[in-house]
Amino acid sequence: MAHRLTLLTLLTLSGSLVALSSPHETYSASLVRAQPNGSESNPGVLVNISKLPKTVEVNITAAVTSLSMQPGVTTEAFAYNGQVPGPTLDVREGDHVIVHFRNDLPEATTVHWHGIHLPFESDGSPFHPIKPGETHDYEFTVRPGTAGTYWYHPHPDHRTGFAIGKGLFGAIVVHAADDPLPAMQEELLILSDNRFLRDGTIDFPDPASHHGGVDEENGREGPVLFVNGHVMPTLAIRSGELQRWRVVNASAGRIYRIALSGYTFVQVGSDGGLLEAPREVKEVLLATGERVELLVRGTGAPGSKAVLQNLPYDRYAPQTRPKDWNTTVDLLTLQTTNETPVAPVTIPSTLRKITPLDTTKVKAVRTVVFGQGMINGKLMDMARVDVSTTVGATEIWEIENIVGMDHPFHLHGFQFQVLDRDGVAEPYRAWKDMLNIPKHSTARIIVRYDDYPGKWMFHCHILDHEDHGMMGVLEVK
Ligand SMILES: [Cu+2]
Repeated sequence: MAHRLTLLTLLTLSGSLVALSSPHETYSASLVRAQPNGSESNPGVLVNISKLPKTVEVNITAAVTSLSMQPGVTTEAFAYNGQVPGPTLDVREGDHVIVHFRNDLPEATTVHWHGIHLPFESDGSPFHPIKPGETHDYEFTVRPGTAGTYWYHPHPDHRTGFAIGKGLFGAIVVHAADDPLPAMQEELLILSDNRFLRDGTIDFPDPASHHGGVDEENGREGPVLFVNGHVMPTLAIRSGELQRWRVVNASAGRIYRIALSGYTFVQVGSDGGLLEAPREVKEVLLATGERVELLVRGTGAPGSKAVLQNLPYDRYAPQTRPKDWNTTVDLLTLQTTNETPVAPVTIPSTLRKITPLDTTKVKAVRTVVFGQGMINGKLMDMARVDVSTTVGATEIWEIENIVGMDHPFHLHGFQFQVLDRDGVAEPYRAWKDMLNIPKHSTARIIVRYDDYPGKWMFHCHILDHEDHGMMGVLEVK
């Protein structure tokens, strides 16, 4: 334990050194692909090989890759198409998407299209593993009205946290047929964290060790915080300019509380796309797997800098709360260019209509109790159906967290709306597939299973919790 703590301290220091000296250029140069309206830290997009209209056909291979993730050492990672994060799946509402996937990993995997409404067979859940050396075609049509920010990652039984920690995650951007926001510079910010041994190896301790036990309890975190695979990248903004930031939390256990010093964000979107109206916010809490769309106004003077930070957030049980939980960590520099300011862009006061799901049509009210590593007192069993329902049914789920640490809830296949949290009505409407359930609290959501029968997962998105059994099966017939 003492040895590990020393190592952790060293790694924390080396993370700070990276931030100060930014020796990442050689690595970023080999990975970055130019993208229109994208900064140079952007992971680039998957190439569409289809010539057909409204069709996006791409190739994704998952394989072991050597990358420089820490200065001076190489790391054996798992990567989609050789890069961490993987290239972005960039599509439009109504597109037919075909993904030719190849598993060149030494273990079984899947590709889960987190938040996307699609047929059960294409969900990439633990029910459809792809063995080493095998290929699989995922196919789905992007539902109109679902423009937003999503992500893809492995979801194999018991191994999701490991596979994502090794580097398998990428963003999905769904563009609207008719976007109410004016055209502007868009930035993708994929947040991840990791922990390394001195030789660059990604640190997955023996599960039987003390540190392995802490990871299992907390959800594995690391002291090195990445944005798009880079430590402390810089984004440029012109004074007066308006930018659209799509932020994805791809961390296995870390919940981010992000703020940009001296700035106020305008939140315009959440997991399932745009809100009904913009909201001014000083900071955003982003649970594992959750996404947010923010407008950032270039209110800084030409030549000035601001820092996007991760502020302290106590999601932990007191017994295993990390000692450094209350420190603020810098994520990214926002550099205001020296160009002459541009006139501010007007932000529309309404974005779209979100029809509330009808509470008078509710067929069933489900109770989901998040306990210590279990849901409703049970561990995940692939052979068991925990909730059985029918296509077209509307239901309310009451999700109660009875323990002293947060558990972020995720439902596959269907977006839901939050009704209330601890009896307090949700102040605005949004489509969600992630909802953090803070310690000792209860939230109620409403969901309608519009189509696509199948067996869908619901689980805690602290991946160590999910992998150890905090997951259930919803069968829609
Ligand atoms: Cu959990």
